[in-house]
Amino acid sequence: MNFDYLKEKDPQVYEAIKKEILRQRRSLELIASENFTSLAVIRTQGSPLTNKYAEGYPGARWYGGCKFVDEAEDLARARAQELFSAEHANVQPHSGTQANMAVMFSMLEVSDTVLAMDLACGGHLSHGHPLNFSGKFYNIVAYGVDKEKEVIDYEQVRSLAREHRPRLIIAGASAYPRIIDFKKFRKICDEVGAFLLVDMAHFAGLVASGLYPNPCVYAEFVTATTHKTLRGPRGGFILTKKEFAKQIDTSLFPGIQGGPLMHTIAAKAVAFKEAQDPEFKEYQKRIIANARKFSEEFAELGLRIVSGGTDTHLLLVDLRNIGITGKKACDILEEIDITVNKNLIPYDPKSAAVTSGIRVGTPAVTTRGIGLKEVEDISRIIYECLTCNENKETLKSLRSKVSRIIDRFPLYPEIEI
Ligand code: DSN
Repeated sequence: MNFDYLKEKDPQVYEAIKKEILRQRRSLELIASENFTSLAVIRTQGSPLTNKYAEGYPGARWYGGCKFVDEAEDLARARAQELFSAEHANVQPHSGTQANMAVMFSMLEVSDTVLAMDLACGGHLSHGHPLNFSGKFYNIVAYGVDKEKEVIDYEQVRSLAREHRPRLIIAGASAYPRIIDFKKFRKICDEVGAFLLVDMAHFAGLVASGLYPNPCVYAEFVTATTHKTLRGPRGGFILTKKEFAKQIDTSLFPGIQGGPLMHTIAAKAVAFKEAQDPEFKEYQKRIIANARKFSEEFAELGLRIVSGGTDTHLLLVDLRNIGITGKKACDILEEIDITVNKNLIPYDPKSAAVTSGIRVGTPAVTTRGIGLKEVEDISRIIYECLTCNENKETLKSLRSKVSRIIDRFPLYPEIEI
C-alpha cells in the first residue's frame, strides 16, 4: 500500500499524511482512547463508498442506487447486534457524542434532569459539560467517586437519584479505571423510574470479549465508539431494545445527522467481524494485563495510582508526589516520543487545563505487540523522564531507549511512505 498517486496530485496533503504516519510509527502511543486499526479497516474507509448518499436506513433510503451500501450497513448492524447480544443497532452516528445526543434527543425534553458522572471524576464531555449540548439543554446533576476509595459511590448515586428524580441516568466514563456495576445502576433507575444509558465507548472492546459486563443486559440504551478498545474506524454506534429502535433511528436521522458515512459504516462492519475472532479476545486480555503491569510498576516506583489500580485498559496516575503537573508531564513525555494526555484526578486541586495527573492507556501499544517486559521498561523510562528535571542528556538517552523499543514493533510495515 502506498500514497504515490497523492504525492503527485497533492504533495502538500501527502506531506501531512506522511509526517503523521511517521509520527505514529516512532511514538509510544499511550492515549487510552487511541488505537491502530487493521489495514482492512483503513482500506475500507478509503473506498469509493464515500461517494454514496444514503440518507435513511437499509431498504428505506431517500436516494436511488443504495442496494450495495445497504448490504454493508446490514452487515454492520447484524454484526454489532450479534457481538453485543443487542436487539437493535444503529451504526450511523459519526461519533460517540452524536450517539449520546441521539439517545438524549429521543427520550428527553429540554430542561429534563439527567444524572451523570462528574467530569472531574472521569465523566465525558457529552454527559453534561456546561459548554456541550448536554449541559446546555438539560438539568445535569453530577455524581462522583468516593473521596478515599476513588470508586463510584453507588449510595450517593442512589440518594441523588431519589432527591432529583432524573429522567435519565448515565453510566460510563472516559477516565474511570474500574468496572462499573450496571446492575446497581439498573436498580437505582427502576427505583426512581429513570432510563439507563451506558456509554461504553472506552471499554466496548472489553465487553465484546466478555472481559467486562455487557451493559445491554441492563440498559435501555448503550452507546459506544468504534475506534478505542474496539479497534475500528473513527465513529459511533447505538444499541437498544427493539421497543426503542424506531425512536432512536428517527432521532439520529433525520433528527441530528444527514447523510451517513457509508465508507465508515462498511469499515465498522469489518471491525465488528474482527472483534468476533477468538484472537481479538486474547488481544483484549493483553490490553488489560499491560495496564495492570503499568499500574504495578508505577506504584513500585512510588507513584500513586488513582483507586489503587485498574480493571481495564487505562489507569490514572497522580503526579503530585513528584511535583509535576499533568500538563508538564504530557509535554516532557512528548519530547521523548511518548504520548499520553493530562487528566484530572478525582477532586483535583488543579484546573482541567493543568491537572495533577495523566491518563495512561494500553490499547495502541498492545496492538503493536508490546507486552509485559516492555511495559516494565517503559514504566521506568516514564518515571525517569518525569523526575529528571528536564535534563537534556537524560531526555536524549530516554528518547533513544524509546526508539529501540519501537523499532522492534513496526507499525504498518505494509505502508510504503
Ligand atoms: N476524547 C475521548 C477520550 O480521550 O476519552 C473521549 O471522547
